[in-house]
Amino acid sequence: MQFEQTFMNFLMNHQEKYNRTHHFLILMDALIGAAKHIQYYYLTGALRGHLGFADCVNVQGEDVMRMDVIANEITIHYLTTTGKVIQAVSEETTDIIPLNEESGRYFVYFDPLDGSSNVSHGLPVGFLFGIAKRNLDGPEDFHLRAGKDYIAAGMFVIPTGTFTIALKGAGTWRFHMDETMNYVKPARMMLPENVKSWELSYNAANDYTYAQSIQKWISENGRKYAFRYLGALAGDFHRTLTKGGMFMYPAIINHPDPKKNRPAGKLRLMYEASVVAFMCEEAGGSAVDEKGTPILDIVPENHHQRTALYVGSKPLIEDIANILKS
Ligand code: FDP
Repeated sequence: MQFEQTFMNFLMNHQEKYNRTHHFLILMDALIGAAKHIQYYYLTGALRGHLGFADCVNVQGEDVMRMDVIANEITIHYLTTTGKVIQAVSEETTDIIPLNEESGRYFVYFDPLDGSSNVSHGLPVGFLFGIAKRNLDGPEDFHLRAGKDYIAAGMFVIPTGTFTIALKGAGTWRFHMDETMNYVKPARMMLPENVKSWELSYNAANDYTYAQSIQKWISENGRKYAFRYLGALAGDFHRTLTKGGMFMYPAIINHPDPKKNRPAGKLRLMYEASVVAFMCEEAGGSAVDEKGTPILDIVPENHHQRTALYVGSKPLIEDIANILKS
């Protein structure tokens, strides 16, 4: 018989190797539990009527889906039971969620079900999370952490059954769900240097709304690479990490209907952009915003802040950053 190493075994070895505490294991066990629970609801969602709208809108005025509500409730439950989380930020909750502010150790920033246009089809969605730590050297000021201060960030692609996590200074790793619903078989992810496999991923229907410089870059470079777009960040970035290239969601600034412009970008900094940027940097890549600023350097001013995002293979991101800065 052949047995693969489980994520939990991998993580225990990692914690021992770096002389770390058990607290992080408890937190990760909760996140894994939440992801499996969400996966179950999603897989059976079409049969049970969970893939429709919840008849309400969120703080950003977007329609909320039943699965958003379910996934949020599941995740908050699991995080609460650990006792290890000081505060959480969720895409689906307007305010910062206070959990164990006295003796919690981690901040968790998450989007429990990202990629809403795929939900009614049961197609891949993501559960993205970033984790930062309490100030252990003095009083905690509860400030919102920049991506460079995360200690780990990861994503589950649901219901595909893949889990990718980056641990600070220790690389980006991918796991697959086995027949017992355990995530197993760690594989270190490094963005391929060979441009032959590189892909571009962005909403091509929006390209006429991007900055002129980005439109020019696309017309000069777009045809060098294969094009893929699923419409769910975790799924699209899953490919970018494997094949190399770039995922982008640029600022929308040239829409013929000015009300539809999104100069600040669409994606959320704390639980989308910083999460994939963190995984990408640990895999040898990089990420910038519309000013060419590294995503991981941006200190959030509010917890639902948006940003434009360019993430992927270093040479492409450097090229884009130079254009955006000039
Ligand atoms: P969605 O709005 O469908 O929930 O979080 C935002 C996000 O999904 C990302 O997952 C995805 O990459 C992007 O937006 C898709 O946006 P478009 O539908 O505008 O392409």
